[in-house]
Amino acid sequence: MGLFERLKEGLSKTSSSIANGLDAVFGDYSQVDDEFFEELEEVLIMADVGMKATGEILPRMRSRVYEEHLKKPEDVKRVLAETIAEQLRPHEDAYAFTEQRSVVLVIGVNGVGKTTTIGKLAMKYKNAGKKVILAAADTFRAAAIEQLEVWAERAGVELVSKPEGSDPAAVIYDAVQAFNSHGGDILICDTAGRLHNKKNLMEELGKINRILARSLPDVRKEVLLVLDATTGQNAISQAREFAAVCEPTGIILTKMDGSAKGGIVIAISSEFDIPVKYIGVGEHAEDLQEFDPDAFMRALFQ
Ligand SMILES: Nc1nc2c(ncn2[C@@H]2O[C@H](COP(=O)(O)OP(=O)(O)O)[C@@H](O)[C@H]2O)c(=O)[nH]1
Ligand SMILES: [Mg+2]
Repeated sequence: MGLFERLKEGLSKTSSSIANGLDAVFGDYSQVDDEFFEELEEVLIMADVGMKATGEILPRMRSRVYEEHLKKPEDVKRVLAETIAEQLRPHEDAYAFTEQRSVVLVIGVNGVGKTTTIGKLAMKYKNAGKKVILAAADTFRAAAIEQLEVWAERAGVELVSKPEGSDPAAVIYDAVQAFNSHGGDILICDTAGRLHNKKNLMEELGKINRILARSLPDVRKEVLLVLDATTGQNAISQAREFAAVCEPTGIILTKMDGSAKGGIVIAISSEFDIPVKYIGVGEHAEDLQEFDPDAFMRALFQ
């Protein structure tokens, strides 16, 4: 299966509920009136798109439908897909960090796919000719360090690590040194998703964030928050907590090949004004792609 097929497959549950909902709305439909838009609103909210995003999308769509005098269901559906895609489109400079000297801090709770995604990113940037260095700052579990080691080897990039239980900040200091003295282009830092308690974790991340800002003042910072697309509404509360300490500049949604809750993509980018930049569609190195809102909407409205 290609990447798009895997995305489509992962979204099939969401898309069938959206598609069924839309079919029902369009089935009864005689004209595009208030009632029509109310039913559409319900379909979107049921599909996890959320109140806020729905409240932004519908008025925009509505004015286009009126301005362009659209009457046919398929035209209205197309405008809906286009309106959502516009809302999801990352800024032009969303990937500028990959073209500059940059440090990428990867955060998120345990099991969402941080380490795997870092491995995929390392491979991607390395193949683009960048000198990539990885920092194993999840020192909470030995397995996390070993896992990153495997990815570093696979990608053929340098890894900076310390034994389990070391101070994550010390790993970051060492990694910054290696980055400067070895002429790195992109430094990617893995972090713990769980410590003894949540307050601890958030303090640690805040500290790492400050160290990076202080020790690499002229290097572009990218903070990527990793969320598991199959967790639905839970991802929103995670995003809220992490956003409070680290100001993410982008979101990576993993497991879009699973039973992804597709609507959540729309809800999150509207709720936090943080663009989704990459999506994961599998466990292998090549299963990561830049987020393409048009392809996403094609998969969602299939
Ligand atoms: N199906 C699928 N599995 C993924 C994806 N990304 C990560 N995983 C799996 O999710 C599990 C947790 O990943 P890991 O990188 O260890 O998460 P971390 O705790 O955030 O570092 C592993 O079994 C990964 O192989 C993805 O895009 N799709
Ligand atoms: Mg990990």
